[in-house]
Formats: sequence, C-alpha cells, structure tokens
Amino acid sequence: DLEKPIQKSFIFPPMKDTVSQDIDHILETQSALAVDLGGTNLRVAIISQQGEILHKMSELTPVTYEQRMDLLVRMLVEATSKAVELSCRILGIGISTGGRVNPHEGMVLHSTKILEEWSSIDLRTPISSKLHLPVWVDNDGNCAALGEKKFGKGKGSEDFITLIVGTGIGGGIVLNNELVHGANFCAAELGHISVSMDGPDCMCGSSGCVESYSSGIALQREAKKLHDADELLVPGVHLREGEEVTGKHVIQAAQLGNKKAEKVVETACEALGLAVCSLLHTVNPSHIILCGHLAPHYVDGVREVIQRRALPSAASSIQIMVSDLEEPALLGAASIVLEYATRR
Ligand code: BMX
Ligand code: MG
Ligand code: CA
Ligand code: ZN
Repeated sequence: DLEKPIQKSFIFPPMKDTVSQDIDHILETQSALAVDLGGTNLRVAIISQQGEILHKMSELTPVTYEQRMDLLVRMLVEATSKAVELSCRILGIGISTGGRVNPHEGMVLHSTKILEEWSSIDLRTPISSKLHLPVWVDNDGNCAALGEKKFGKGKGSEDFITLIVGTGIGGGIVLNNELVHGANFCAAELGHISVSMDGPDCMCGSSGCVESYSSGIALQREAKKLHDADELLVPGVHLREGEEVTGKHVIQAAQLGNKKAEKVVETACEALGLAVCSLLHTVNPSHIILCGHLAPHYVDGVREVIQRRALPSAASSIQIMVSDLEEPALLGAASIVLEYATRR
C-alpha cells in the first residue's frame, strides 16, 4: 500500500539566535532514493544530502520490460519503508540508467542490446504516480559524472570526463560546469568511440568500439575463450563448482603471470587509452576519472598509451584518476534530486 500516512517531522525547540534556520532543526535526514539500472544489476539506495549511502539493495536486472518495471517499483516501495525506519525524508527519486535519455521528459529513448526492451520508455510517469514522488532520469555515465562532481574527484573541476567501466562502458562529459547532452541526448556515449576499423562486435551493432575491447562483457568474452582452450586457470585462480567465468578471472590470471591473460588486459588498456586520446583531442578536459571495479587495473596502461599516442600538449597536462567513490552513478542520480529539491 503506497498511501502511507505523512511522516511526522520532529522539530527541536527553536534556539534564540537561529530561529530562521528552522529547516536545520528537522531531525529527519533529507535524502533521495537513487536507482542505477545497468546491464547486470539493478540497484536502489537511500542517499543523504552529504552523499552517505544509508541503505542499498541490489538485484539482477530482469530481462523483460515488465519484470524490470515490476522489480524496480517493488524495490522503491521497500526503500520508502526503510526510509521511514531510518528517519529519512525522501525528496524524490533519481534514476541512472543505461541508454540514451531525455532528462527533460524522463524518457529512455534508445538502448543497445545490453538492455533489451528499453527503448521509448517513459520512466517518470509510472514511477512518480506509483511512488508519489518527483522523478529525475539521466544516462548512467552522465550520472557518474554528476556523482564525481558533487562528491568525488570532479569537485571544483569545470571540465572533466568520467568513464565508467561496468558491463558496458558509460561516459559523462562536464564542460563549463555543465553536463553535455548534445542535440539528441546522444552525447557522451563514450563506450562507442571507435578504436579500430574492424575489431570485435559491439552490443550497439557496430564493431571495434572501445566497449567491445575494455568492458566487463569484453573481458568475460576473452576469459571464456581462454577457459575453453584450457588456457585461463593458473595456480591461484580457481573456479568454484558452477561458477561462471568472468573478467575478474582474466585479471587474476594476468596478475599471476598468465601471458595470454596479460595480453587480454594489455589490449583492453590499449583500446581504452586510445579512446581517452580521442577525448583529449576533442574536449581537452583537465581530468579523466575512471570508475568501476576494473578502473584500477586499467589506469597505468591508459597513462602509458597517452604518453605514447596523444599530442604532447594534450598529454602533458591531463590528470588520469581512479574514482574513490563506491557508487558514482547512484550518487549522481541522488545529486540531481538533492540539488533540485533543495534549491531555494
Ligand atoms: C552501453 C549503453 C550506455 C551505457 C553503458 C554502460 C545502453 C543500454 N547502454 O554502452 O548507454 O552508459 O552501456 O552501462 O544503451 P552499464 O550496463 O555498464 O552500466
Ligand atoms: Mg553501470
Ligand atoms: Ca553518457
Ligand atoms: Zn558500440
């Protein structure tokens, strides 16, 4: 039942000299519900104004539109009751999702095969009418950039780019302090920068995109190839009974000296490095922030490619960093809500 009674606000007795700051006396934590919908996981979190993740839940992303919407609504309803328990006042819902998004309409315009049945989807209307809360939506890479800007290594930077390596590769570009959305909300689809005239097939229908070399699915594809040829496992890398081979195993094997696995990681770094070179020459940002679990394994390789392949003037000034945020996309989705709802 969504028609929950309105929560009581607990107000401190006003102190003599701070009467006007009555909002600060509310004991409840002003918070946002944040959603991150990716190719693998669907996450919902309660995030405070200070960027603390107060509660988080995660499920596998369902494959059909209907299952996905049902699960999302169920998770959001559960999060709103959790928010009551935690004395959080929810100001709205911020949704980070894969695909091209029109943030003015709260619509997912189009998605690659990473998210099937996720084109021409109005997220705002059904979610806001079921949860009785305002809803904001943007692309996940864009949200990651917003998360970095508000809470992470993008703080204080006017021109920077975020690359988030997950199942796919998402991107976000901040220029003159603003996200770049482009003419049709298709800007900053940085996973689909071409780094090869041919190259592996990409989930977008093209081939040779950086996502087809350096993403989680790309590493998994290579891991499976090696495993099928009995060339993946070396002492120290184990597969539990029934465990699926993933990119993680290729990273572990490379770290333990498996030459074939090292080659896979090197190629992934080379591709990501080339994509970053293109970005430096297009946008000339001050920072590139690499996010996601694979980022620490890529950063040195990317720096090395830049030194070798970028224009010297672009290479000398750029700072390539690894994000220190646990969940940049969730934090960015929350920041849209928190920035908007508390603007006075
Ligand atoms: C894909 C594309 C991007 C997204 C990126 C990262 C879709 C559905 N997704 O390139 O919009 O930013 O994946 O997504 O078109 P994730 O699944 O790795 O989180
Ligand atoms: Mg993601
Ligand atoms: Ca993007
Ligand atoms: Zn592509």
